[in-house]
Amino acid sequence: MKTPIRVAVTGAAGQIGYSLLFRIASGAMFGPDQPVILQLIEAPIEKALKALEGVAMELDDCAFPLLKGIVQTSDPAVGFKDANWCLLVGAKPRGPGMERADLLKDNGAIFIGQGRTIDAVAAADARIAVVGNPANTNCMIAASQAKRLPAERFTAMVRLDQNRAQSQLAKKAGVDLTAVKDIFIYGNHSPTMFPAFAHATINGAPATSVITDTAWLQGPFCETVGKRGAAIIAARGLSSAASAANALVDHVRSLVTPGAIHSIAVKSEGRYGFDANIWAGMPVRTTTPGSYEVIEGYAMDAFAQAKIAATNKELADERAFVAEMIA
Ligand code: NAX
Repeated sequence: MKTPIRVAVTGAAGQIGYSLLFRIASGAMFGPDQPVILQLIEAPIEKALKALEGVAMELDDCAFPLLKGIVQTSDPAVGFKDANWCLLVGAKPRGPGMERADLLKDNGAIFIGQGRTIDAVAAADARIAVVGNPANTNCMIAASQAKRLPAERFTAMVRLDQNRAQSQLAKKAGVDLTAVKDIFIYGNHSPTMFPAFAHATINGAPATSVITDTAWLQGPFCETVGKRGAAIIAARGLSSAASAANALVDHVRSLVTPGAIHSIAVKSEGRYGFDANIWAGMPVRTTTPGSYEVIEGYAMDAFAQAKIAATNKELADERAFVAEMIA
């Protein structure tokens, strides 16, 4: 039996948490032979902590053989202690009439605190994956506080967008989903993101040779992927949760699977024309479990360059809003 890994999850009693925790405990994220200890962190709010108790009871009631312990806490120093993976799902939602700058600042305060605490108490091999929005900038903020853990350990999730794009291309081409490969997301997890359809393949052929409707690829395809979150809220009355949890399972599973090729948001270091200090979605190849290299060299045409410039500007503006906080 392997030694259990410690998985800290913030926002554990939220919507995404309710779909996510059971998948982690069942082995979907780290594999069928990897025991886990769940370290569940909620905001210090009575209702949230009570709900967390209920979720923990349900986890007990599943009798998952791989689940070797559950910690419930509102203290990040307890929740992140010795964590090998820190899944930062909890965030402050945008309230009615709230300005984007205020949302960035309120979440900035949360992610500064969490970044510092993780750096102080998490395991030496800790990896951090951010889902709570604005995910890219929250990830950048958390990473800015780390002195011990290197910046590349901090990634933000764009996998939901990748999965959405893959599904839309398959539907349009009338092929099985698995026929679509190498569709990667560049930039922000927001409607400005760019799903780079020109590099995708369908049954091994360029997607653009199978779907020849360029106007659809440049217009409705990019818009549908970019605005899918809003479409789900309009239909369901609630934001995407099960698909987001599933995407986080995919994000981490791909990151622990050497050879996997997938999109994550990472510190750009100036790649693909992004500002150096922002976290932008781009394609990576997992090297050893938890580590990756960015796949460079995909050529960008004028359309792609304009899309990347727009999503880069949004990320640079977000960074500027919180620059004083992280200085
Ligand atoms: P919920 O509001 O259902 O749950 C969030 C939970 O986080 C709440 O239980 C809240 O008490 C908790 N929380 C708030 N501040 C906390 C803190 N400082 N420490 C610990 N817990 C804290 O939201 P849910 O639907 O679960 O979504 C969670 C986040 O994911 C949101 O920010 C949402 O915008 C974001 N999303 C990101 C996606 C992505 O692809 N990157 C897609 C899905 C989702 O919209």
